[in-house]
Amino acid sequence: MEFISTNQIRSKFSALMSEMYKKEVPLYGDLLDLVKHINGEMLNQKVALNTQLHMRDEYKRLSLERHGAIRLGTAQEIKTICRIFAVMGMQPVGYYDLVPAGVPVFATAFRALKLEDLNESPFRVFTSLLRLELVEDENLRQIAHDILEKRQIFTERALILTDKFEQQGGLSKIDAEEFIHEVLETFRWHKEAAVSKALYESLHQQHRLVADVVAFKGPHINHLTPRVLDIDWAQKEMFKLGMSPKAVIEGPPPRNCPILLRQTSFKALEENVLFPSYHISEQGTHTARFGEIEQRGVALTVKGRHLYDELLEKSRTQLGEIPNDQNSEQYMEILNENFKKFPDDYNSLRLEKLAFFRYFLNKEDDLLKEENHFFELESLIKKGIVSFEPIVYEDFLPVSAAGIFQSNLGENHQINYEITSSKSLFESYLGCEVIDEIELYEKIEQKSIENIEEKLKK
Ligand code: OOG
Ligand code: NI
Repeated sequence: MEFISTNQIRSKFSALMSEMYKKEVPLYGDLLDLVKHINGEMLNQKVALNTQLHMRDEYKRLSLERHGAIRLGTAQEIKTICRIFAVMGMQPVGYYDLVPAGVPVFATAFRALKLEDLNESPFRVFTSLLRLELVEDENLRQIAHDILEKRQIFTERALILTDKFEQQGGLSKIDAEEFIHEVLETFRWHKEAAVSKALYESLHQQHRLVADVVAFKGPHINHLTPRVLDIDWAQKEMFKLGMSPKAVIEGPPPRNCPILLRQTSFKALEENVLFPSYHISEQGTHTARFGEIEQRGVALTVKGRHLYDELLEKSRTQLGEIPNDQNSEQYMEILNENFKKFPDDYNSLRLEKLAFFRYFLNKEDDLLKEENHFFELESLIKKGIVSFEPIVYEDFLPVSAAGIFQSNLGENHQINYEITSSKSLFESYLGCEVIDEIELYEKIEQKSIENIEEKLKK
């Protein structure tokens, strides 16, 4: 039997998800238009950036690029989603503990691993799991636990088709179509809550996030994030269009050579909800779903990441409170000042081993003319025979993620939990290990060097 590729399944799923979210949250459609406009202008104005994106094969994927986020309630749910995402060629990469930042979840991101696959469809889903242990009220915790244990967030057909994929090693085109539609159901917004209004309010009082996970029938997709080429520009336009973006762009400050990830979001919408009751359902509202955009830069090595974390931490300590509407200018000043320590040209980032790069052969003939066939990367770069391009960061940042959560849970809402989480605990729920993102970037860089080396040996 002929199977459809997992890349195609992911790509179709991502497109349909985007269509669905546009209908559910029309402001997301406005955000997509804005991003499209800015990206178009950037590519026209910045010839170097345009060439760079073509070189890296990232040009085509730009208009497709999105990440979504869901919040799950049980180990069983995250185990199953892991199997479902595998059908779409997505694996759990990275571990993010948001408990130290006062958000009662830990998380991973499901995404494709190889560059070719990412370029075909870069769709990723930040997937968090609620730490129900952090609900203080024992009675309420038990009630929430029972509700979550009983609910079924996947359709029967989605589960059957996932089994079939695992048994056959793939899905036919027809099965894949059905699978995509069935899985989409899990992410759909349900207006009808799973609990009474009174219970919703108790859960909400514990934490808005607890209500968002426990009170609903499924893990509605809570945002879909397109990738923009100039986030400062986008942020200004969002203000102008009255989209009320959050006060501060999360992540590093603006730079000539972007690193990691910068993100901003607009506040969550207040949506109507019907709460079941003995007689007629009760009306109410819930705010959880929002819009976000991001700009991605070069992936950092462990050394680069340490420097980033250190400078970010220093800036936050200097500010003395969570960045917000009132202190945003001051925060940006501090951040800009501290990040002067982070080299801002690609060659320094490369030579100081702060970031990952891919190496390309410019002139194959010249390489073959090289005497003694001795492979010396730096000298080949100096001679213009080899060039390099930054490897884009495909993952997330825990401090930024916490900031995004918080801006949607009410600004400055920070709780200091007494509990520590661990990667191995998370993995025991997930049912497998999370993949180390740094190793993936290292491999991409290494392979590009080996390709050149091999050509030289011939
Ligand atoms: C996830 C927040 C994290 C990001 O881009 O860092 C996130 C959530 O709100 O569920 O999406
Ligand atoms: Ni996000």
